Order: sequence, then structure tokens, then C-alpha cells
Amino acid sequence: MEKWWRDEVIYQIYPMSFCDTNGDGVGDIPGIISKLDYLKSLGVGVLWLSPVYRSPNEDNGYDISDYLDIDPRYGTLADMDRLIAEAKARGIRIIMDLVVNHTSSEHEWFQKSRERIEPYTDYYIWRKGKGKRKPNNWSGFFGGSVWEYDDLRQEYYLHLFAKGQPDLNYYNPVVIAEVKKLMRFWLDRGVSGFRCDVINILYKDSLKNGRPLPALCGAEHYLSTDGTHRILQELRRDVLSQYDCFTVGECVLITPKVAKDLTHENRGELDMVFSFEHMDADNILIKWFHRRFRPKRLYKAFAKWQKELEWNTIYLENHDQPRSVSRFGASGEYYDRSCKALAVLLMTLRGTPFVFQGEELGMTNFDFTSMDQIMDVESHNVDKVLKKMGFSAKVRWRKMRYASRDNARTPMQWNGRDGAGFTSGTPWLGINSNHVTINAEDEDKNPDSVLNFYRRLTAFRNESEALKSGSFRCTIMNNRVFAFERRVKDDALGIAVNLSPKTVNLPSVGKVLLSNTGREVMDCQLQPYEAVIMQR
Ligand code: ISL
Ligand code: CA
Repeated sequence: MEKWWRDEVIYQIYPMSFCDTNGDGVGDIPGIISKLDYLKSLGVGVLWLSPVYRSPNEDNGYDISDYLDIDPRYGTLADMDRLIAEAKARGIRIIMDLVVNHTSSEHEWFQKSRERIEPYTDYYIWRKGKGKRKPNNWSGFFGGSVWEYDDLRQEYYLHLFAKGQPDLNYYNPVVIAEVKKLMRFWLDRGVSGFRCDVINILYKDSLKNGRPLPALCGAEHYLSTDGTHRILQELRRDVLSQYDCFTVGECVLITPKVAKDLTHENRGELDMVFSFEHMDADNILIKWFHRRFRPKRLYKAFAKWQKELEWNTIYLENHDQPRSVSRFGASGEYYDRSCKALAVLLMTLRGTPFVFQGEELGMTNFDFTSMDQIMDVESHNVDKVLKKMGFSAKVRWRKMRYASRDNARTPMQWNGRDGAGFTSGTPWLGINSNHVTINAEDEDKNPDSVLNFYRRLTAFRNESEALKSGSFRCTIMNNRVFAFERRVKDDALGIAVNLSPKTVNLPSVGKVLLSNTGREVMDCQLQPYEAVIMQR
């Protein structure tokens, strides 16, 4: 089948924060429909929707209580059908988030499993403790133990994420059958694939104690196990191969070698993966331990994955990461340029680019002042763990400011007025006060805005075979500049990106096709935060 998704720019929508049409403060599907023309003008070909299924919302929809229905806060199944059709009419495809490592604890399957009602008894991972002790020493992604005791069933259940997200039991073939069923349900309605949530941890090899040292104790027992590879092959064989669709797997703690296996054509598992190494350019091991950003670390991570993998996903932001300009870019004088330099990087590396809502406007980290403005379950859990470890309130807050997932989740800034054009009511999460200057309406009118630069870039990419499919070769100069070539036969582009506040000499220059400074002729110097695409 044709790999059309390689040519498209993909746009991630976080529905809660995108556009609210009924004034309840929560984004909805009619809101997404109302912005399809805006998305079309951005040149994107695929929308990835973070979960819109029924959910009690402990983890903003990543805890699903009914896979076959839309949460009433977002609308109805009919709204979803209309979104798929309206998008299609504009040449835009929709992919959904497939969250099947766990369900919500409010899912009917879990409620029946607690009572040992068949066939649900073994849908989840239940264990007796060892006396008063938990079944093993694993720690979860959101901090603390992965075991929770259930009084009704009088056993512990495993949850790698929040308490309200029990892990499904992939030793049970009926669970796999359920997953196939729900995938078909959405594919039959016209979606074009799935972004597969934490898909490389489905199958737990054993429940033995984990090695105590690493941040995620126990991970060696479930990361990219053979069982997971087998399940992915089965889903491809029995479901996905029968549709014109693709999958992109979110793969935690993944190496290029494993990514190669997961995406190898002959193995038939996933089409693409999200890897995380470049997200560590400003932290040590985990995001809560921040270190100063050095461009070289970001370039090196990208260069490594570009070399190792035949095809990558390229992203700088998503709903779990702080805003890229607040991490890798600049504030003040170079803010605007640095947003655009990051955009060049995103659109010119070899792979499928993913833009996260608001990234195209240059949205920044939030400006909250206290913990009760933060809604994210991970932030609150981690704050508690850090407190227990003895970190002061001041230090904890600094960490939250820098790394909380709510940094990316503040409502989309459509205009500079009250409610930012996002809602006429009270938004579920605070709106950044900088919406008075950073917003779609004003940027639309300004030819030099970040938004209009994104539009030029996506148009450029959509027309350029070298950018879409060309080979990749790179060097890092002075630890500051990432320079690379994209080539198809004689069509070759040279790209140079400077994510530093210093001027850097360039050994060779070509005709400028696009630059973030407006310079049309290059001398042999790249200015601070300058990025150019040149003919070679
Ligand atoms: O967010 C993270 C770090 O802050 C990651 O460790 C994240 O938990 C991991 O990448 C898995 O993320 C996905 O699954 C989670 C959900 O909370 C995230 O929003 C989702 O992207 C559980 O479903
Ligand atoms: Ca709403």
C-alpha cells in the first residue's frame, strides 16, 4: 500500500483545549469542525485527535470508560461522523488515539472484573499481595507504586499510570479480540489510523521485582517484549492491513534498534514511532531534573535517529511536553526568530512532521502562579512524591513551571480578547495572559508572524520532493549550528539552523529559498537564531 502519510504534515489536536462552542469551558468536536478551514490554510493533511472517548477524565481522556462512544463533553457520535466527513471534504484525514495499555477503572470491564463476573475476571492484572506487602516493587510513570488494593475483589491490580488506569491483561486472548473490535469500529467510520498510546509496554513478561536503581523500577519486564511484538503483528494482520490507514506508536524508553524492529516492513507491526531521546536535551534522565539547554544535544539526538532509522516522526511538542520555544528557543529579542527556527527544523528533517496545536502560533509555557491552577494528575502526583523526598515548595514549583504537562495544555489562543476566542465561559484550565499578543487572529493579519511563516513552510514542504523524501546528511558546527542536506537526485537543499544567541560562520552558502530573518542573500554568517533553506 502507498505510504501517503510520509508526505503529510500532521497536526495534533488536544480537544479539551482547542475550541469550545457551547460555553462550558471545554473544547468540543463542533469546535474542531469550525476550525477546519484554518487547519486547511496551515497545509496539514492529517489531524491526530487526543482521546475523545467517554472518560471520567482523571487523565484527560487517557482513561477510557467506553471505547465505542464519544464523551458528551465533546459531542456525539454524529458530531464525530460529521468531523470525519467535513475534514475529508477538505482533503484532511483524521486519526484517533488508541489507548489500550489500560482502561479507566470506571470501564464496565473493570467494574465486572472486580466482581469476577465472566468473561471479565481476567481482563486485568490482579494479584494477591505477599502478606501485607504489594505483589512487587515496581514504580509507576506518575510516581509511587503500580499496585492498588481493591476491597471488593480483595486483590491488588496493576496500574502503570494513575490509579484510575488499570492495565489490561494481554495474556487473555479475549482482551485482544476486544481491541480488534474497537479498532474496526472506528476504521469503519472512516478514520485513517491511530496514534497508539504507550504501545511498547502492553505485554508484561513477568511480574518479578525490578532492578531497584532506574527511575522506572520494573520497566525491564515490560519494555518492547516479544509478546508486544506478537500482539502488534496480530493487530496488523487481522485489522489494520484491511484498511487504508497507518499507525504511529508512542514508544517510551525506546532505542533505535527496537524502533527498527517495530517499524520493519517485513515484520508488519507499526508504521512509525515517536521516540523521546531529543526530549532529553534539557534534562537529566527525567524531565523533572532540568539542565541548561544546549543546542548540540538536540542536534545530536536528531542526527542519531536520522541516521539509524529509515523513517522518523519529527516533533518538538505534544500534550505531555512543555512548549518548545520555552525550552529550546528564546524569550525577548529573539523569541519570534527562535519560534521560526524551530519550525524550520521541524519541517525539514527527514520524517513525518507533527505540529502540536498552538505551536504554529509560538505559544509558550503557562504563566500560572500556584499549584491549584494546575489540573494535571501527573503534576500533582509528582509534586507529592517530590515533597516526600524533601524538596522545598520553591524548588517543586520551579520544576512544575518548567516541566508540567499543563504547560502545553492551556487553551488555544485564537484571539486577544477575554477567553482568547477559545470559550465564552470559564475555561477548564487557565489561559496564558500572553494571548493578547500571541494569537491566531492577529498573526493571521501580520505577514511576518510565526503563523504565516508556518504556512509558508508547510507549503514549501508540500511542494518539495527533496524535503518529503530526500536523503539526509548532516554536520554540527561550533556546537551551535545544525546544517544538513536533503537530496533527491539533482534536487538538493541545504538547511542551516542556529538555535543559539551567537553568530556562526558558514563554510558555504547557496541561493536562499526561505529564511526566518527575511534575508534573501546570505553572507558566510548565520545570525543568532537564524534558519535558512538554500538551493545547493
Ligand atoms: O508525560 C510523560 C512524562 O511527563 C510521559 O512519561 C508519559 O506519561 C508517557 O509518555 C505516556 O504518555 C501517554 O500515556 C499516558 C498519558 O497520560 C499521556 O498523556 C500519553 O501521551 C497514559 O495514558
Ligand atoms: Ca464545549
